[in-house]
Amino acid sequence: MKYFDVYELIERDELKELQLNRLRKTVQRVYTNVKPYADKMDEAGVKPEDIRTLDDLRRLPFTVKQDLRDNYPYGLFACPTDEVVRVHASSGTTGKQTVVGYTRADLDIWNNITARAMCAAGATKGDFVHVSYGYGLFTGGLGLHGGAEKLGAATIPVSTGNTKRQLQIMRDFGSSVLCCTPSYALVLAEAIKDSGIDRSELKLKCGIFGAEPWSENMRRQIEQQLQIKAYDIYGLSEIMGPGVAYECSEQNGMHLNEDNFIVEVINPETGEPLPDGEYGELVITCITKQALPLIRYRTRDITALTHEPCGCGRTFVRMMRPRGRTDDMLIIRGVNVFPSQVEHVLLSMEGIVPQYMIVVDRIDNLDRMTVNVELSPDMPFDAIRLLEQKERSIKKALESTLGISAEVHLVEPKSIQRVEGKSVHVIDNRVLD
Ligand code: DLL
Repeated sequence: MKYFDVYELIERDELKELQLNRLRKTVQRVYTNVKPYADKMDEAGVKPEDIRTLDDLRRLPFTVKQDLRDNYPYGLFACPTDEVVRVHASSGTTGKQTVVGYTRADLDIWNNITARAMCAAGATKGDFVHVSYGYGLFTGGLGLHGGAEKLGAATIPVSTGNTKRQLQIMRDFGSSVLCCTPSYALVLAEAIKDSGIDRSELKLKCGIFGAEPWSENMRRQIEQQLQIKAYDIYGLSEIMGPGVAYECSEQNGMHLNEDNFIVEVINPETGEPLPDGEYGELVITCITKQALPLIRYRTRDITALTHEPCGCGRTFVRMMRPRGRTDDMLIIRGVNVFPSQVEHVLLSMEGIVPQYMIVVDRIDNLDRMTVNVELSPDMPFDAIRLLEQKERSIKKALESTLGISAEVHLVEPKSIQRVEGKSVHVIDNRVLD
């Protein structure tokens, strides 16, 4: 089976008609049901009936992460809460989560698009899909899980952690498709080598990797070390989760599921649309979502689009690997971390000053985050037990807010370099190539 459904081959003209139809319905829906959207549209002087062509999309105001925070938790939902059957969340900028919801129909669509991704990677009924993305509020685990089940594959919901156990399951259960972050794929590859398991004992044939930036070089390493084909998958919780875009056998850009989303790439400074091939910020409009249909959502991801026909036959536009972000969000072991969250935690602790530096390294393919923070001048720097205690309590507070562990080092007052102008709080030593 090469395609999951016929929509993947839709003629562009037919697609545009479908998109316009769905866009108009969605805009009407949010205007009627979501007050913050109605207010924004009134302010911009645009009514749902003004959307007559796809180009009219540009008349609609953008949505940003702050809008989700301002309307925390359910203020942007476009359906009654009793129609919501699932809630997920991802980290916000200052501790508040970004909450997203799905109706039954939304979950069906989500399963469909992740099933497309699996199918494009060569997975079929009969495969054993090993899902090592985290299960829980993060969309990775349950997102890929739904797609694998929809495809009719046997889904193994392993979730993250315990690498030794992952290998045992992989070998004993006959995992043939691996879903995890690309960095964890390399950790698994290393562990397989160290464990003495012979590659012939494993049935792995392909992997679907995403949730963090990676490179062609990393793809080559994964493919070589695990002896599988490695495919990219893109997504974000605000829009759906994994599966917003997916790679096909050509491995040359990810097809955006345009029957469900309208995509634009804009100049992040001016908001003006950019032509194919030019890098800018990806903006996505949901046209089939019921619970949380975001309009012109600024993803902060930097990418470029291409409408060049793809060798696989799919007609959906492709996006290039995201090249970075327009904000300061870090992705550490697949978890989104904003420096402002770290600052928020530090400000709530006593005995330190909010002078800090976050250092991110990748050691043995695993991200490591260290937070260096200055002790306040009135704290004795030589009271070792006290310092250790303090470090432990900061570590605990960070872990509970961020959802990942960090090393904490207390450093002497005034030892963190002060900069003039925009302060620098992050040193990211990870090299992608
Ligand atoms: O990471 C959803 C996901 C799960 C995608 C599993 C793929 C696989 P969030 O936690 O909301 O959702 O983080 C979204 O992660 O805006 C990008 O910056 C980054 N990201 C996701 N996929 C890729 C990728 C999930 N393939 C944020 N390449 C996005 C580069 C990616 N960055």
